[in-house]
Amino acid sequence: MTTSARHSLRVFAATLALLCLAPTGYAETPNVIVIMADDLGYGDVSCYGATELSTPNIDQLAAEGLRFTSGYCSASTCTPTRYSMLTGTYAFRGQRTGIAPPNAPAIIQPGTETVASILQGAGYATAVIGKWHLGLGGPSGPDWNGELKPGPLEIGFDTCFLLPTTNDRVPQVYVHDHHVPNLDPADPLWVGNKKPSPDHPTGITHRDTLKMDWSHGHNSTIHNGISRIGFYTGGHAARFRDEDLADKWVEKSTEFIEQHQDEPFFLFFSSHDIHVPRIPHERFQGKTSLGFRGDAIVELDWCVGELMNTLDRLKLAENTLVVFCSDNGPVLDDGYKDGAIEKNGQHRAAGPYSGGKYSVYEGGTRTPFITRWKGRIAPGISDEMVCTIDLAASLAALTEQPLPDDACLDSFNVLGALLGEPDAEGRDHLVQQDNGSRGTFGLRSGSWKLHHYKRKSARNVVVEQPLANSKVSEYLLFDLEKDPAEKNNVIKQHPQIAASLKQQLSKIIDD
Ligand code: NG6
Ligand code: CA
Repeated sequence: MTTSARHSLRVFAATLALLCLAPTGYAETPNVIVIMADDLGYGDVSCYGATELSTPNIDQLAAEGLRFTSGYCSASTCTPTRYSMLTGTYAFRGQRTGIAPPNAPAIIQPGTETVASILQGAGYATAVIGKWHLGLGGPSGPDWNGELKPGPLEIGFDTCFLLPTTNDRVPQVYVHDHHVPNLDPADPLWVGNKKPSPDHPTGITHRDTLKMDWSHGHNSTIHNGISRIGFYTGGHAARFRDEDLADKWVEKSTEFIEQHQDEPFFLFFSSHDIHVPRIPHERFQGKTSLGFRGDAIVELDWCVGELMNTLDRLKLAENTLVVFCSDNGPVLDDGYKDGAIEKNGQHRAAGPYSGGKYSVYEGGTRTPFITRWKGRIAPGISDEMVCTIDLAASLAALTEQPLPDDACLDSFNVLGALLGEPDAEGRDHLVQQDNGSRGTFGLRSGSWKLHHYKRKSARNVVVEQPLANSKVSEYLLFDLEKDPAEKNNVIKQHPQIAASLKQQLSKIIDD
């Protein structure tokens, strides 16, 4: 069958499904690729308004699909967003779901329903490639030289190729399924949070040897001229270069897509760009005026282009739903002196929003969010509210997989909105959390936004100027329609709205 005949057939089938309206027993099983960027802000790509750099591949994705203006992740740090994206449950309901340390055990327990297990149940081949940061191993943590279990394979992924935590944390080795590849038994890998010997070189003792200096934290073991959070020794043959991460994710993803081109597949492409340390490949260094932070965005854009080229080459674009999103909003200095502040110029990483990473201001969680399914999603812009936490219920609906009552507790089926179907609505409210604190929350309900600060949560990182997320009072209220930048606290003017939102928030949190 020619591509255009296949296309017509698919459009016909899709139209038929729409006409009949769900539930029809007509499950659709397109391939699904979720591309999650790391620390990418609303204003960091050109299709969302960036003018100081250009992201042609992400822009093309948006031009061929739906670009959401109210697309969110559920937390303003990595681990809780990833936890809730996969499980469909708010991270504050789970234990130890804040930013995971290097030796964190698996946070999502085996047997938990996830996006991956749902799609696996629907007959998909499933893979996660890239940053994990959701812990590995049993209660005592990862057995780096042995079997790294449980992990992604115990919650619905057939295979994984991972950066175990985040690259400012040790160790700089990959994890393939249950093992660290290329590990030499004569040089075992040790990972810990205490200096292993008095003469172990660190970012403090050997600061003048570093190729990128640290600004706060990140001053323990040195690898590739960069000091990290945590200590490690050994595993030299298994270590990677920071510069090669993006190429590796693309290489492994291309292999996975090629291998599974004839069956439905789910790929969670979990980029490390643009998290610190921002060390893009040499060919991207210096490509923007924004320093390595901008160059890493260009590298991310290249990855998106490579994935889309692979879909085109294998004629899969019309049978693949692509979701592009971020795990939290932007940060400029997150621990290394990479020039992000000095070279920022006119760039507004969070676009028109305040705050960023670590913050419950909109900039913390309102991030780029694009869906593309050629021939199925009509290109356009959507103002519907959708969140990464909704992928679980929405993809379950798409593939007609049942969801147990105790699974995916906070995931809404917003499939119609994700596909841009006429009159389809997104969610009407969303809880935004900062990290794992159970203290600081945002609640967007319609165009109102309530902030709740339980304890002082100001931080010493530069997110955006001015620094957001410091404690001003216990509750704040903003009218996003009039005041998208959350500058004017109107809680005194609208006591009844505030009271009803406070009640709504505590009901969701205490549920
Ligand atoms: C913070 C780190 C920050 C970053 C973050 C996790 C310090 C001072 N700060 O604790 O650099 O690693 O954790 O980022 O160590 S995330 O995107 O993976 O959530
Ligand atoms: Ca992140």
